[in-house]
Formats: sequence, C-alpha cells, structure tokens
Amino acid sequence: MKKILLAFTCLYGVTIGSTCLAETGLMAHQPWVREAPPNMTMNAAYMELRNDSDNDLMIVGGQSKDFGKVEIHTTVLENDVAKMLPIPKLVIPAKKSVTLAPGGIHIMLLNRQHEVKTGDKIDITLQLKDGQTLPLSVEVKAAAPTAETDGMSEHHH
Ligand SMILES: [Cu+2]
Repeated sequence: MKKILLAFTCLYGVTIGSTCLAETGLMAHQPWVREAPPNMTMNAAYMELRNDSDNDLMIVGGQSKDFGKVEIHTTVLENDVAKMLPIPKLVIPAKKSVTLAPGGIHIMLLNRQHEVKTGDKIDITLQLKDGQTLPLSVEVKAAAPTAETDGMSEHHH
C-alpha cells in the first residue's frame, strides 16, 4: 500500500476549505454533506475536484468510518425521473476540475454508522486508481456552501 499523502503545500497555496494531494495535485474544494433527516441512513458528499497535474486521475472508490459503504454515483434522467447510478470510476482530466453537486455526480454514503448533524465532520477517504488516497474531512451543512459563507466560517477557528 502506498503511503497517504497529506496536503502540506498545494500548487494553489492554501485555499480555505480545501484539501489536496501535494504530489498528485488533486484537490477537493469545499467538500460538504447536507444534513439528512434522522431516519435516513444514506447521504451524499459534494465538492469540486481539481486536478492540477499533467496526468488524468481516476477515483475508483472510497471509505468512511462514519458510513459502511462509499460509492461514486451519477444522476441520470429516466422518463423525467432522476435516478442515481453507481459508476466504477470518476476521471478528473489533467488541469481540469469536475464538480460533484446535488442532481449530478456525488460520493454516495451508505449504511450510516451513527447520527450526523450540521457542524459534524465526516471522514471520507477517496481511493485513486494508482493506489494513492485523498483523505477528506467533510463538514455537514444545512445548505449548500457559498464562497462567502465558507470564508466566514473559517474566521471562527
Ligand atoms: Cu447516490
């Protein structure tokens, strides 16, 4: 197993609400999970994944201690009904970013292990095809973050 690379430096410098793999240049910007009703045992994580390297990167799965199962999903329209479909891999092309957002691609979190509320952090580790991992600490929010609210919450630390 390759060692986990934590983000010390980024080609972008320090960006609020971001985690990145310094070596691969993969960055997750503003990862978040929407607070789910207490009886709902699944949820989804959204973020912008940015690949600043010269190589395409492929996310093939993930793990979380807070959820029993982590999948990559996309959303498709079938007879005007939105349906989620698991996809085996998510390619982040070189020098490009892919946005994971409600109604589109998302990291599906299944089999919740305990209740999660707004303000909690969920640990998710994304698995890359080359063996590297991108560990994320994802905040549970009541609503989708904006650049401003994210910056403001940072001042409370
Ligand atoms: Cu899903």
